[in-house]
Amino acid sequence: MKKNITLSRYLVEQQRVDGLIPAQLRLLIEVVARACKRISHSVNKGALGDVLGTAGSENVQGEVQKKLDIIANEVLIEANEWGGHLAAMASEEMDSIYLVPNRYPQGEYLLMFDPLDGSSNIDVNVSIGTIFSVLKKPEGHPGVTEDDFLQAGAQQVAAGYCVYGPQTTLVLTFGDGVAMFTLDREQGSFVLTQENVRIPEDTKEFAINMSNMRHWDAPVKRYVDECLAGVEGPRNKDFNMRWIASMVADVHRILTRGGVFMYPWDKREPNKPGKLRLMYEANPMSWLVEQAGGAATNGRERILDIQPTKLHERVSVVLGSKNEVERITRYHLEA
Ligand code: P6P
Repeated sequence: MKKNITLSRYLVEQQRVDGLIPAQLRLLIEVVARACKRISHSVNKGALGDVLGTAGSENVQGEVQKKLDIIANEVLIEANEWGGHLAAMASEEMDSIYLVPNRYPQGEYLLMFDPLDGSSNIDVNVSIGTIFSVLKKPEGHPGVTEDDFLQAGAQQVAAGYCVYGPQTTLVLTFGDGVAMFTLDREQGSFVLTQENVRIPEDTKEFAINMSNMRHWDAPVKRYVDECLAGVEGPRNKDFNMRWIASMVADVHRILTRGGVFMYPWDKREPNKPGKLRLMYEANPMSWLVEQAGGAATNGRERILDIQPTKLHERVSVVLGSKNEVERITRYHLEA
């Protein structure tokens, strides 16, 4: 790999190659990356920075907000609102969309994000991350409404995440493969460390919260039972299990070495399709996984084909190594 290709150089060179990254989108991604650097800095302070613990409030999901959830949200809003590349933003931490203030120029893009995914891991020093998804604002009408965000994941023009772990790594796609950039704190830049990321089509590693087993639907139970049966069971091979309770960290492992991640519908909240959010968790992660040769369904249909009906819509998620996702989806369709 060429040495020391910074994110800025990669975006400029990629723009020349395939035109997938118009200037305003390049600016958007550079601003989001700079915001992720600032979030990483706050995260890394930990107890030294008075950023741990709860903020004493709840978000629209009814989840207790951590101080860093709110800090990360504010960093992303402040970094993006003045640049002229966005029409509006939406966040897991905000009930409704955030319109770019009139004092700033309006752009053609819509940015959605989970500012800090995996918050339950913040206080115990386990990897967390920022997930983001970019859509184009539909043309033909002035202003922006929540309906403008309700586009299927297949309409995304960019998607990515930044994982704050032993390294701070930004992972991106514009629809022409997946690239990874590691933050070089000495030069203060994200540096290209992997291109054309590929997920192995087979795996021996599954990720699910096993404590929910008694609540699962039959197809998920069937799949996990077969994994647990190992070499003596119908799969004729032993499996390993991981669950970090931080989607960004679990997905990063899968992009790096393969695996399958499941957060399926379960009987605890039968009227909800799942726990994870479609617009700013499942859609960006599903596009990244597909762009790396993996697959992503809600158990029955491709996640990127789902037509959202509300901003904070939830969805059941099965994603990762193509052959395992196809098997799990087949079990659902056979049930
Ligand atoms: P559980 C984090 O809160 C999150 O949204 C995902 O990042 C993660 O995969 C999941 O929830 C963990 O959920 O029920 O295992 O704590």
